[in-house]
Amino acid sequence: MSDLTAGTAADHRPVAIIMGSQSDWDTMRHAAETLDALGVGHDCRIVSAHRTPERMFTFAKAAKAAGTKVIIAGAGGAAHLPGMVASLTTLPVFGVPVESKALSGVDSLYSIVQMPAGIPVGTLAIGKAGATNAALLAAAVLALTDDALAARLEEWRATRTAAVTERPE
Ligand code: RP5
Repeated sequence: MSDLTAGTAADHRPVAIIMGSQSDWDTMRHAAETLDALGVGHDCRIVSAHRTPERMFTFAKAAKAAGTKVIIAGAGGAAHLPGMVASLTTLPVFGVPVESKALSGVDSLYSIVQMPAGIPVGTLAIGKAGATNAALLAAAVLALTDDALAARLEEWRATRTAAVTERPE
């Protein structure tokens, strides 16, 4: 059994963070760090729609049985990965458009956001904000059936609210 189809690995790592390239990690690490802060287990992989299509297929088809609950998929440029993965699984897929050099990530955003009706990808903002919010959305989904996580999420939000000063310093 390959690492991609292992049945138990994701039991304590309900979120899979996948990305099209090593170069996406600078963006996608913000999703991982946010999940770390919330105590949500996750597994990070490089899965490219065009360079490793068979890896993508194997990952997406095995994800649900492996215990994955939410997939966060980041990609840049002609960013097929989130939509292709969403076509292969009914797990919720959140897409993060990675900022590209040529078009500043607008190409990534358009590639991910305009899914035809029937195969949804919840599309976030370009870059760090999108990666962070994808993690928060994943945590919110998991918190629906995890009261302890729901409390941590409330605390995370309250901490940020408390950090906002009344006046600029
Ligand atoms: C996409 O192409 C990746 O998601 C990445 O954002 C972009 C560039 O990849 P590299 O050329 O840096 O590997 O597949």
